[in-house]
Amino acid sequence: MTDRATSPRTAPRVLLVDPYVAREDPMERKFVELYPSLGLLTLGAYLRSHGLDVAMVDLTFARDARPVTTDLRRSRPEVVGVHTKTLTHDRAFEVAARAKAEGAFAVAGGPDAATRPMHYLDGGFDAVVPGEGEGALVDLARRVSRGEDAAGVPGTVVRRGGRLVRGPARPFLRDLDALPLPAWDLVDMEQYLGSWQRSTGERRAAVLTSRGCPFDCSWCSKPTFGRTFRQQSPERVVAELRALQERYRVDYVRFCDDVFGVSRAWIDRLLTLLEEEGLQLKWECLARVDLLKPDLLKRMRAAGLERVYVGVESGSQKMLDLMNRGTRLAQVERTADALRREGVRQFWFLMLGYPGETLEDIEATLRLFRRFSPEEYSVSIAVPVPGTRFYASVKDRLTGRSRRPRRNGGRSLLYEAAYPEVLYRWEQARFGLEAALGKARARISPRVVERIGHVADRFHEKVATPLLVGKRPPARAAP
Ligand code: B12
Ligand code: SF4
Repeated sequence: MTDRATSPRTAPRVLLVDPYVAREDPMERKFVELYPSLGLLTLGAYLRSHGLDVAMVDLTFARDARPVTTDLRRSRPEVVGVHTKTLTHDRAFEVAARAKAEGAFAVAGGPDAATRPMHYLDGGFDAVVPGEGEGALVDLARRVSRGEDAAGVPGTVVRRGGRLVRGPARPFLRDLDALPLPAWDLVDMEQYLGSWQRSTGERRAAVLTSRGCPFDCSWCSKPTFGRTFRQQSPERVVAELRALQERYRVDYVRFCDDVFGVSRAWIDRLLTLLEEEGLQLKWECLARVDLLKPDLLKRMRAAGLERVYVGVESGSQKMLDLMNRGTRLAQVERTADALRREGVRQFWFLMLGYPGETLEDIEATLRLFRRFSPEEYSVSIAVPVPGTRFYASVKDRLTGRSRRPRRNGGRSLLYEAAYPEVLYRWEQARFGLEAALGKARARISPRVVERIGHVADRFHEKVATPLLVGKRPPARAAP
């Protein structure tokens, strides 16, 4: 919780809320890395730059949502803006109820509300901003604070008499450089940085250099920015890095873009600037194997790159094509080799259970994994997210659990796939064993490791597969 900006009391008063409570998240210890919401920090900065009075309640380190009511009573905002993810759905609704109880106007934005606005309006929110939030929230807050009807604001959705009333479409911001720096002072940065420092020795912060993604993977949900893509200039990015370093002594940055370095000219310029400015930052990013050419990786490493997240997804070209990934296995191999050579940690995302996948495809993925033995990985069971082509192709085969996908964290099967869920769980365990064997190679005799691997493979083939596969026919492939 932070103090309000010192804008005049006549300005519309907005309270932004991040309802994510880390201690409630079963995945938090294992996978989730804590950074304040860049969406909300950017919204906050933008609202301020337009003269609005902004505060924020960030529940990340809180026990529950009570701090929202405390702040509501203290600062009496006219509008409460809540960031939504499927994971924080229940808390978001609780925040809306607390806001309404104090007479505030509740508005939801972010990926979950964007996917199902009517659900959020039914659940107590007065309005939803399903896309880019900056302009829409400024206009909405001004209207609400003047006591005018909120219906019809471009880029917003409200409910009138059981009907969804959409305002006109709002064009995306054209120039991301024009956005002010994120309003880091709205959250307790020291709490985030201190917790990173204790666990890694580094003061880590998140930075976003672009919005959207021009690629079109069949299972990917892009509720806010769709298939659009805009990026800041490398000069603007460096200004933000410098500010983080000067104000917060940040020494490690996570670039949070959907895909980092989509344009080769852009990343070449950024790397040149990083060299010239001598910022001495370590950093990590998420990138695609088709973009990470070996010569580029060499430059990235020299400029401080420590870790790369790569969506490898499958070791079967057939599956990559079905997923519309637009990547080739040869590119995966080339990139994994180059990352190893350069000494960059690699984190692989792998997916099991996508329509069309056979046991042979899973075996191919495991072979690829065994061959390159990435330092980190996550292997999830494909989650059909509403709004994706994958979802459309399986929507008549969803299971009851699909209503709460995040609770299952990519470990449960949410549609009737080719094989029973237990088979996929077993395959996940095989990746776990493989990773452990990969690490053991450095410590115990390679022959012992090979032997254990061989016994596990035989068990899989002779005992587990016949037992777990069942008799269900393979499902059809997604379009
Ligand atoms: C970077 C990122 C992360 C970073 C977070 C960095 C940070 N704190 O900002 C890390 C790696 C930590 C992370 C973690 C998780 N993430 Co994440 N993440 C992303 C990613 C790639 C970018 C988010 C981002 O910063 N976008 C840029 C900002 C500017 O956009 P924005 O946040 O959407 O905000 C804009 C609008 O949505 C809107 N808006 C947002 N909030 C509000 C509120 C109001 C009131 C209004 C009016 C408007 C508004 O205005 C903003 C500015 O225009 C997105 C994919 C994506 N492209 O959205 C996934 C995504 C948001 N993450 C997702 C998930 C599932 C998670 C995890 C749950 C995964 C996990 N391992 O458990 C955790 C949850 C952690 C948490 N604290 O909530 C999903 C959410 C899906 C859903 N329906 O809920 C997404 C959409 C990815 C996907 N396609 O599946 N994530
Ligand atoms: S998975 Fe990544 S590359 Fe594919 S469409 Fe989504 S954000 Fe883009």
